[in-house]
Amino acid sequence: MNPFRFIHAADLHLGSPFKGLADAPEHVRRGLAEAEYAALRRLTEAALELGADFAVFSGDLFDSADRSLRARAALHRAWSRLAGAGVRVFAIHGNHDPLGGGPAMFEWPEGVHVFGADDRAEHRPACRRDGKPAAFVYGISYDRRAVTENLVPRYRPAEGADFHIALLHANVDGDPDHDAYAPCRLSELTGAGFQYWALGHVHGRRVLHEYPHVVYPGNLQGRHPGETGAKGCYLVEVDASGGVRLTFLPLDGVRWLSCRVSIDGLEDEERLLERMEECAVRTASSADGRPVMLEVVLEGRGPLHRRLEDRADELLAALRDRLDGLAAGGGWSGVPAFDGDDVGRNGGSGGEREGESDGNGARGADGVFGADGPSGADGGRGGESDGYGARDGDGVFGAGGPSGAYGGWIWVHRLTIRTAPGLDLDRLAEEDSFAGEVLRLARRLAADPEGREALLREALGPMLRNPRLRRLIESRGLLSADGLLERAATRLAGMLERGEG
Ligand SMILES: [Mn+2]
Repeated sequence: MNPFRFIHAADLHLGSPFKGLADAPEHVRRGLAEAEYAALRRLTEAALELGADFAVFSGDLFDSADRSLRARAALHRAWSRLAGAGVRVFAIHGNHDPLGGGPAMFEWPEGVHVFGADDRAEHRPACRRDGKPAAFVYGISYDRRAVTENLVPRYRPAEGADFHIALLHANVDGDPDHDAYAPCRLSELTGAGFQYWALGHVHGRRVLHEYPHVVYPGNLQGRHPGETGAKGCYLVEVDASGGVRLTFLPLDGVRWLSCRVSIDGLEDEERLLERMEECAVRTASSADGRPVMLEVVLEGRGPLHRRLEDRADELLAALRDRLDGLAAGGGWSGVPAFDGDDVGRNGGSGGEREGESDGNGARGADGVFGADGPSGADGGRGGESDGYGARDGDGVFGAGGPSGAYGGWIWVHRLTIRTAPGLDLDRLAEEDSFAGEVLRLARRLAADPEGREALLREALGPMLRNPRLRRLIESRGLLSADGLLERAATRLAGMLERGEG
């Protein structure tokens, strides 16, 4: 068969509103509003730069059925660019943007095929850009929001191609975080005769199976605090013997992340602020140069706990000021300005930051793809390479120049406090409570090695009956470990006191 490569994306959700940003400054709100469009532009650039032969989009192109004009225009522009360059586009609609729900779409350019809501999945030939056959592509669009029947029986591979790609917007194996639309089982997909199931719907990136490949690329841009981490699409390279290689391409314009800071051992808020700032900057420096929407979670226990309870707002404001000061003072290390593509050049906080971006260590002379990136040669079978981020210059993924319009900011959108008071173990051990009883037992056993071992043997009984686990436990000396019980008891007492038990 002819080797080929294609882009697999899903869940663009163009036109998504971002909520809960009332107290965010203008550059943050603007950055978020632009982020999904930036991601789409990057996808187009990536497809062209990487020589994709075609691109597939597995539903939820738009966030809502009413499809804002801007969203429609952006998608039309993106697909026109692809099709105009000979990169054919295949797409289906999902639960957010079912066919027939909403204003008429623009007429798609030649080279774009949107599958209908047919009884049987129709198929279209996908060719390489040199015209040689590559694969058959299949798909069924949602005709209404809630498609509750299994669509898989409606897909059947046709004669005449070596490689079959099925576009399906569905919840595989009952993912509880997403609506149970078009529910189906992984085993049905793997047994259906297709080489690649290009899924959409679940927003987390997942490779559910290899050979045949069953893949959720995740959404293109995180939309809320629960969608953390890099977002983007897959470049799928198929070699002459049918080997499949997936490369994740981070495309997001803004990255949602969270970081955890412990108050353990801290006496004053000044030190806590320092710790939070360090953590925020460290977290942001892992964001491929993206601006960051950050949740900071405070945890641990200690004397600061009592003072935090009614001062969360103040602490959050102080942290924001510190991070703001850093950005204005050019104090970032490892957080380059947003890259220099055409995203909102005319605004944001970028203007005052000119000249401070001195590049980024990760974007060295390795060239576009880095050592592990996609290449013209046949890739290895299977596996995923995340090595795409490294890039020089002003292109799609590069750090770009200092003109990046909304680069380099960190906005702490939420401070979550999960701390607990310091524990007074001696007082607790006197208490007439379950926690007190647990602590007293642990202390008694600390002075009684034989009793301790007997208790542990009883507790670990089921594990000790397994010869391999038993060897492991004994080789680690767990049965005679000093302090193990004390630590466990302290932890349990802490949980009981916080009401987690
Ligand atoms: Mn979706």
